[in-house]
Amino acid sequence: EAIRLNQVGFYPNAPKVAVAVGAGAGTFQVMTADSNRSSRSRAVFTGKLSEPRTNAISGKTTRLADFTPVTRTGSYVLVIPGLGYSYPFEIQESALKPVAVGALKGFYYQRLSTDLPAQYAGQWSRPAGHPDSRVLVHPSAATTQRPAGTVISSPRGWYDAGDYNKYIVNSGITMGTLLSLIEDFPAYVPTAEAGIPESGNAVPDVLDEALWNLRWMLTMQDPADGGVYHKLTNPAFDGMIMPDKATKDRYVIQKSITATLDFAAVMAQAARVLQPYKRQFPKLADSCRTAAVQAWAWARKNPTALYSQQAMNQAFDPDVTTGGYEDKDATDEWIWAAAELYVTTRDDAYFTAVSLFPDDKTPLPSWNQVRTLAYYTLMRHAKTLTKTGKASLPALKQRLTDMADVLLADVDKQAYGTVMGKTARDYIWGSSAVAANQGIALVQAYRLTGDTKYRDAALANMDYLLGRNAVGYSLVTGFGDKPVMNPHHRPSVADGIAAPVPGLLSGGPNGNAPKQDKCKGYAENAPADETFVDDSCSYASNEIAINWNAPLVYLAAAIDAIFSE
Ligand code: 9MR
Repeated sequence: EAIRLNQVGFYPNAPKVAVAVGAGAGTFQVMTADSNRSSRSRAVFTGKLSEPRTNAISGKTTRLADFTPVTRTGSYVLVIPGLGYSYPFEIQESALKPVAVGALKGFYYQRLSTDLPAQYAGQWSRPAGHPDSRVLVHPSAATTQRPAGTVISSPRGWYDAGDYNKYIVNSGITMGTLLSLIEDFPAYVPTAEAGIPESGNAVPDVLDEALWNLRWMLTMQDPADGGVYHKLTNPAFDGMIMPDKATKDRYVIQKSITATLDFAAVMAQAARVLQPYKRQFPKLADSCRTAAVQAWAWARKNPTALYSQQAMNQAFDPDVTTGGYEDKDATDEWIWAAAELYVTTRDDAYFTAVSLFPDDKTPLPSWNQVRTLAYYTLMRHAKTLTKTGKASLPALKQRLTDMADVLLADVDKQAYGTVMGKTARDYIWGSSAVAANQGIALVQAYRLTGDTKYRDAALANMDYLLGRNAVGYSLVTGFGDKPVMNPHHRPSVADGIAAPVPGLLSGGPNGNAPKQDKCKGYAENAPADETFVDDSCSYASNEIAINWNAPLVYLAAAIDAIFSE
């Protein structure tokens, strides 16, 4: 347990690092693991532990064991005299493909409105939950055409997280991330088949899976004016019950500017991504494009329609207490929607409608900060932009490489040798997505420059998620020797099966979690990077969520694509 490493596997020709917590100076060995600890096990590599490093967050001392020179495929174990043995690990081609595919399959398990038969879901097979064919228009969303209480149909989509609601804002970045993977790695994605009902249909599984949510999103647009409901939800969170047992009334809530702009961005991007699949989905790309244009038009007329749950509850009944996804600033949503619409339509009016650089920041993407998704998209389509857009390309490239350089600064001094965790500020609610999105930013810089230092840092953050971290868990269910077992995830709690639903990313350590979820079991005065408990009561450190799983899918797939080239 004192040796922390990626518990899933390493690529023959990639960096390989384990971290020893509390080791003294000395050597380490990599042994063949075929007969672990027996006399037949033999050392294939002896290395020197690094100089000690101090963890800036906890003050603990670590040393790194770099075994990159071991390139022969096989099963191994790392031994440090005085500390003991690591978990056994593999060095093999396509080492992280199972994670990429498994995390994509994680979305399948989150599907609403459909049975998950054993053929695809194995022991996690379950009956359909939430048909959402009779959803009520909440008074906050009422219009003349759709007065309060109007029944609409809004099926499909994914459960947002450990809860059973559907939120457009969070679907936005999730879809943008998955669609970007398709655009960035078009040759790779068809090879990542996840064993879902659509597998084998000549459409990459990641697109098939994304369409399950896209078709739901389309139903969230008010046909009368193009605005998009903020969420589809019960008034209050359900208990820890199975999806099909959760049958309370569901509502679509107030149209918001952030939901509408995120929707516009996703639909514009989807229209592009669907272009090659006109035969399979004859009208869908056009529908997405129209939906995006109409959403944009609503946004132009309603720029102040920010969602405030408190204000909404003061004005309307029933009160709603589920996830807020509130955001006081839509500047970044404007930029993202404008960029996606511009790239898809090549209409300069979208590009010039916003200021691409409202300040000198290049923020890490998160559900409430999507500006940099616009930068990724513009760079990805650099060659096909109009003259107007092309003028911004040098500045965009500079920003994205500067962003990656800031992430990389001093990484050599870090206790775990990872970009993740340079500061306690990384350990927020959903810190695993911070690590994964940092990884994506580094992948983008690698694609722009070809400089392998970015690629290798992205890989190190992937290692972080799979066990090279201060808690010693693989944060992905079903992967690694010590994976999280008790995520805050209603089906995993209620299904009576010991193993949680696999392929789901735990939110991870969160310095404020004890105050936020009041779950017992956190170690007292734990440093932020250790404030985590593998208990389902810990929704602030151990929930799963689609906006965390999407960058996991992206990062694992990108790394597998890059190291398999
Ligand atoms: O990911 C969200 C996090 O950034 C917020 O701090 C937190 C509290 O508002 O909410 C998180 O999102 C949750 C959402 O509100 C409801 N579904 C579960 C999400 C993950 O915990």
